Amino acid sequence: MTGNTFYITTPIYYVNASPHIGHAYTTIIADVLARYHRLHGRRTFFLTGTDEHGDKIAEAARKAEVTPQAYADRISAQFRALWPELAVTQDYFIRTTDANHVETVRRILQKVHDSGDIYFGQYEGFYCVGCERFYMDKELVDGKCPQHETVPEHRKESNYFFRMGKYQDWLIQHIQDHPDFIRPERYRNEVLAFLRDPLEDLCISRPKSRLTWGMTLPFDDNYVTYVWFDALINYLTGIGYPDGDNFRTFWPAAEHLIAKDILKPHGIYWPTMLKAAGIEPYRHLNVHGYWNIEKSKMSKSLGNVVRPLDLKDKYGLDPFRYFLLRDMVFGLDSTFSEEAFVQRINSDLANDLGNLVSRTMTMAVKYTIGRVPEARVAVDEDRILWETASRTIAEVEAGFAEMAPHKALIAIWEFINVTNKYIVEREPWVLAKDPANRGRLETIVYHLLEALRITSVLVSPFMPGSAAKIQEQLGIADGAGQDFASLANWGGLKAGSELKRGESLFPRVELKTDQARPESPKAEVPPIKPEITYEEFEKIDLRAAKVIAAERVPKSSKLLKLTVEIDGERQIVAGMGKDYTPEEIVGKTIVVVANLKPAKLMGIESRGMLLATDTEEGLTLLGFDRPPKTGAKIH
Ligand code: ME8
Repeated sequence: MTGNTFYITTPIYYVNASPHIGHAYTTIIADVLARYHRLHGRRTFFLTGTDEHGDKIAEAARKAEVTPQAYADRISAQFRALWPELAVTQDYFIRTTDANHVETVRRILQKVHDSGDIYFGQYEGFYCVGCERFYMDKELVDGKCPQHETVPEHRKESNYFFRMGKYQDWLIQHIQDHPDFIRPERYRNEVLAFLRDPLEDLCISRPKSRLTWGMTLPFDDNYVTYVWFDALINYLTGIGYPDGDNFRTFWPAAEHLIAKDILKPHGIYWPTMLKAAGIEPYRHLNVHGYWNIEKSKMSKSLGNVVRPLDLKDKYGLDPFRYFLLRDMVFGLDSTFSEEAFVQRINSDLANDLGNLVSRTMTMAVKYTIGRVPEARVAVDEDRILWETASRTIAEVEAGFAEMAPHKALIAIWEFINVTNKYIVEREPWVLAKDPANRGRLETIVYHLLEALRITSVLVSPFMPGSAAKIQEQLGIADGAGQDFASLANWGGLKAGSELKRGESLFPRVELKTDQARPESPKAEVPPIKPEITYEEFEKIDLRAAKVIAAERVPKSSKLLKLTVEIDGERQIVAGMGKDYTPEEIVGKTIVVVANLKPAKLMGIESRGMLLATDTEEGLTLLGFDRPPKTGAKIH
């Protein structure tokens, strides 16, 4: 943040795999930050998107037997569709295949080439396709890439290089002059440690003979650039570099958010690239740790990928957002455990916050005439609430300023606990027995309602849905008293507004272990069912069906309502919504069990069932090598 502007970016995610909890974590933090700064009335820009060029994507597309562009379209759409489901409010979703991005990258390449910082040379070394970069011998662990634990390929080729080494001293100086340029400190130290050795120049191209899925260099048609020179520049394209008003406004306030896996490209390549292009460095690089699953890395090949929508569907969106931000100390690794998640829901959300809201609202409605009362008889004992509130607000501000959102949450929960204790100590139910205490009783109720208002504002970046529900109960859903400015003084809640008791915010939950755990590593082939006769099989009428329309079922992330053509049109509700977007599924010819008894799913009739199977990336629909006639019998 600088002054009154804030610019936050997430990494742009590779489209070689579907989104998982790691992507959700980074993007939700970015969203929490964006919402927090908007609440302060600051001009805010939040950028996320997808990284679509390179070997990895080309390889994944080949495996899926589609073009790289079709593959990129498909996975990019999954990311784009996920964010609104997680209440993520980005201002712009960038794709590296977007025409304006291609133009920006080529412009910067040309500029750096013209100034003599890109040259043609030979390179020989070990290349990790997973990281899309060459490794120095000493960086390898037992000859393997430390990130992917795979043996890198030996590659030798002529390529273009960026004179990164030239900017080594400048970068060291910049990091020393700006102690929080890279934070937390452990990552700053890691970058400075890299920089103790001579910085090699950076290979930025690939010959087209080996790879075509990249962006052609503006100064040599036989080469493409991709990966870092392509991807990092998204942070400029997204705000309209070089001339947009957004670029001038937001670039000086740029905050990048990444995990430690891509520290080197962001901490070393990117600032030196910016320097060479004559652009000021970003303001901060904020680096978080890794979510691991039962102490091992989460990866498609280990089959232990945790999918965000599964957790949202089981436990609700706000608890999911809260848990991610509360359970990970920003900067350190964390082990995801569903047990810990459930425990947090029950203790922090159901017990602490949920109870505070329901007790307060019950008393408020019972002891007043259903409106916010006045605080006429405030006494010294009430000070604890104002004092804790103002200390909490300062701690929340500090937590955000130092990029430690978990600290902000810890501070808010202290306030919640102090408020709960205030209820126990003030015993409003005892005062209520004697009408002479009315003034004092109303004052206590007012204090509790005001504490709730403050809590609702403070938690709103983390749990926007729950904050809105609290504010609705307080009768302030129309705007006043919902921003940070309204927290400046105790007493922002206006007497007289109508109170509305709502439903319990966070019901207690139990661990739902069925499909709750991460998929078991390398699932075994399920046992084959008992034999059936041919006549029995014949009873199942399988047909080729064409999907002619598809839409999401409201309030369900999983269900799609399809119109398919078999012997006429019919409606089928299918649980494919996490694996396919409606756009992707329309036009496909698929296999349907056509004589399955109709059933209702979320109140919508479904006549038939699609056939699909599991893959590492989720469900895949059965299809055909050659297109059959619509309605054809499958035998
Ligand atoms: O690296 N824990 O894309 P990517 C926490 N395209 N965060 C995780 C995580 C985990 N286990 N796994 C992934 C790329 N992430 C490049 C970036 S930017 C110009 C180009 C998050 O799809 C985290 O933010 O591999 C990490 O940095 C990012 O996803 C890597 O995403």
